[in-house]
Amino acid sequence: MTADLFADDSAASEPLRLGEEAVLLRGFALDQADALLADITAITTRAPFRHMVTPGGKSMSVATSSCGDLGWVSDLHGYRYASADPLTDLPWPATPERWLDLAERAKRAAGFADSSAPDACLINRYAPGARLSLHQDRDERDFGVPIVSVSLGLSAVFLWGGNRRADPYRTMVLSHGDVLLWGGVDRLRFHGVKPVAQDASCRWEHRFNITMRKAA
Ligand code: MD3
Ligand code: FE
Repeated sequence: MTADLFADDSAASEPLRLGEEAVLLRGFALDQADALLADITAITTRAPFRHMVTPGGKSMSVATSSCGDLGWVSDLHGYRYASADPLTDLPWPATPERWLDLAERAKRAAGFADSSAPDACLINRYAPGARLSLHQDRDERDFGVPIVSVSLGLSAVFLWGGNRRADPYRTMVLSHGDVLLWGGVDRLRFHGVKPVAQDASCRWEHRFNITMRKAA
């Protein structure tokens, strides 16, 4: 490896520890980004992006889809994981081998112990202006398996809070190719995404985020 590679902040770099069990791998998925985006296109041809309704009756600004044994769904009755897409009543598309392999390599690079493969992959699509308000992810059975998140396309300001909604939060930019993992004690932190800004210099019109989870 050359010194130049390390000098470039946008290239893959050392794991950045955000919490006891939360690690950011900048650029870890950069060399796979085009293939991952092609996978997203193939998956969402069969399980289209849609704006889920929250239990509060509001339509989410983020459009979502899923692949894997289970998909994350929301409606007026609440949030849950479901084995069929409520839009088509069909099983969710299979998780591409490339995604499972990426999750495995990211867990190893971040120093996590071996754990189960993900069975639920949520795909979020943010058009400029879309946001995700502060929330916790607590519908998964085993918090011991870290969640692996991959950011693609437009970058976004990510909010990283504490275990209570009112706790102060840090902000950081998540960019194309960044991979973020979190498990265990960091699993119940509140987090969110500020409204995504337009960027004429970016060849993508959206931000995509894949979160690979062990839900069952
Ligand atoms: C969870 N997605 O899908 S992922 C979600 O960028 C979600 O689309 C966001 O939150 C997105 O549920 C963020 C990354 C993330 C980072 C840190 C966390 C999720 C986290 C810390 C604790 C719990
Ligand atoms: Fe979340």
